Amino acid sequence: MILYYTPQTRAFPVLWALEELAAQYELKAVDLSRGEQKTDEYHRLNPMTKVPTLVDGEAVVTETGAILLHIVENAPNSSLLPRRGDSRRAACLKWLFFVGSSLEPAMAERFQGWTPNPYYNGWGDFERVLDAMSSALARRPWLVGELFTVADIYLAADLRIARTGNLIAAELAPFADYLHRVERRPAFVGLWRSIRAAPLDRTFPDGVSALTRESPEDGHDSS
Ligand SMILES: N[C@@H](CCC(=O)N[C@@H](CS)C(=O)NCC(=O)O)C(=O)O
Repeated sequence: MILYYTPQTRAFPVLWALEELAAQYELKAVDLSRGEQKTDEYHRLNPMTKVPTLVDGEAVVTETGAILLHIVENAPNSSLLPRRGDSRRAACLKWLFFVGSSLEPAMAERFQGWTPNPYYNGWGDFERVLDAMSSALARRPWLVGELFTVADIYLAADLRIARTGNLIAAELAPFADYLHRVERRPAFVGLWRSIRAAPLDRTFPDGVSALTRESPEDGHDSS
């Protein structure tokens, strides 16, 4: 699998999921600041000219939620997506879609100061989204209960951005404890360590080669 990746973007939850799965993958860096997402080569893969994009054999998958679903569905014996027949699967899928269709627009509403229009907007408004997540996480460790799933990866990646951008206070319950649990996961810790240890700037984790270059660079992410 090849993940087209830019640090500090929506490519981060995909990278994190690949690490949780201990998957074999290659990263190709897309430098947004240099417009590498607009090249003909990249546009053919992702007509929205956005990261992330995943190439898995013949399949080209775009949209973060779809990529996450694709990789966990195809991973053998992964607990990140409850099996068919397990009632938690529906909840996991619900939350996976919720992040892209409700949480992200609600965050955009707050970041950009849009006037809330809760009846017409599919996400309601930021407060409603916060309440829904809060009730889900109030009495259980993960979105679907005791099982950490791919939906937690996607949600937590965005909640970390919401926390950094002061959309939610760092100590706000139940998110503070939730993010604390997330940030202790071995895959997350390992990924973060490699990100921290690496040089700054346009460099990426080991094995990453830029879209327009051939040779790997040592590197870093600060997503
Ligand atoms: N709905 C898309 C959004 C992807 C997205 O907005 N990516 C941003 C980075 S987080 C991007 O590539 N921006 C560059 C651009 O639009 O030129 C997804 O979830 O994959």
